[in-house]
Amino acid sequence: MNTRRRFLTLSALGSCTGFGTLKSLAQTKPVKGPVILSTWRTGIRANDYAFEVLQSGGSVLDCVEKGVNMIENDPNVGTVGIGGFPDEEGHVTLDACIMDSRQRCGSVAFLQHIKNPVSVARKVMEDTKHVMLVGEGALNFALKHGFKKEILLTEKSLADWRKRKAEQDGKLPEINVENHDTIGMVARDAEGNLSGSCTTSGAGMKIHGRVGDSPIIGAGLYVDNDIGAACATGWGEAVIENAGSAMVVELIRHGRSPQDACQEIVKRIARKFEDWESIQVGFIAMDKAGRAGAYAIQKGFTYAHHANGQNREIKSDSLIS
Ligand code: SD4
Repeated sequence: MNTRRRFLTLSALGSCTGFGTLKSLAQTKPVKGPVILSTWRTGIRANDYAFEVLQSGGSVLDCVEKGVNMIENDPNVGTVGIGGFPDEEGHVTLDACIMDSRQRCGSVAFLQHIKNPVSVARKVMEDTKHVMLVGEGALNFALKHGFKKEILLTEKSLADWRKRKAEQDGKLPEINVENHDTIGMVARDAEGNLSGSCTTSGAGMKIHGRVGDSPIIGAGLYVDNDIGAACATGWGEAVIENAGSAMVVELIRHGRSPQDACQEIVKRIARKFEDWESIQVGFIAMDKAGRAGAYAIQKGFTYAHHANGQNREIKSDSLIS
């Protein structure tokens, strides 16, 4: 990064005010009906489906589960569920979590062979006394509960992996603008109840066994039905180190708008993560009134916003523009 740009971005880290907020009417005003927010462009399809689930009488928890299931089931989306990008040894290992309006949560990490980890996470939440299952234990639990064992590696993900493996040549995995599109969703029903979900194959070429932020309650996702909900995408290590999503919700509790809260936590992460210019981290958030916000380190982060009958892809503001 050139010196001037570095100076400008570093000086912006100190304060949260005056930094290019995307002002959309639908986002800054309270919304009466349901509101659904999801990360990245794939969120548009997920939101449409999630909205249908709500309209056909599903709960807000069904909405955030089924909405992201749809993306997990698409083999052409290379970073979640079937077709998800493998780790450095060529295994597809998935992380996911879900949280509802009663402060209940469920999570699975390092789960292989099951294309809908978020649904396994929901089973953990609803059918056990635990919050999180990992690896073989999570797989066995899923099989016992009727999930089907599948090959998640597709011809395309295998070919992409071979290419990356040849290029990587001992370098660490990167999460930059291309290497992610985890889907995270937060939603509020017409009664004002909140839920959220997050699902991913994680950082491409990660070390076998690595778990990111997406299944960690408070990092990749957090919901407090009295206050709001937030979820994260990007370089999970930086999000975990700062308890990202919980912090966004905490700022909303203390009176900040979802937009300001996302912005402040992205800036905090940037202040504390040495190599912040080389990573992407983005948050989406909503408050109990249905106001929404998002912010990212790098430009290029978009999210899907469904409210007042409209489902739109919105470009997030970013620290580095
Ligand atoms: C991870 N946060 O495993 C995930 C990856 C991601 O957009 O969000 N990519 O670190």
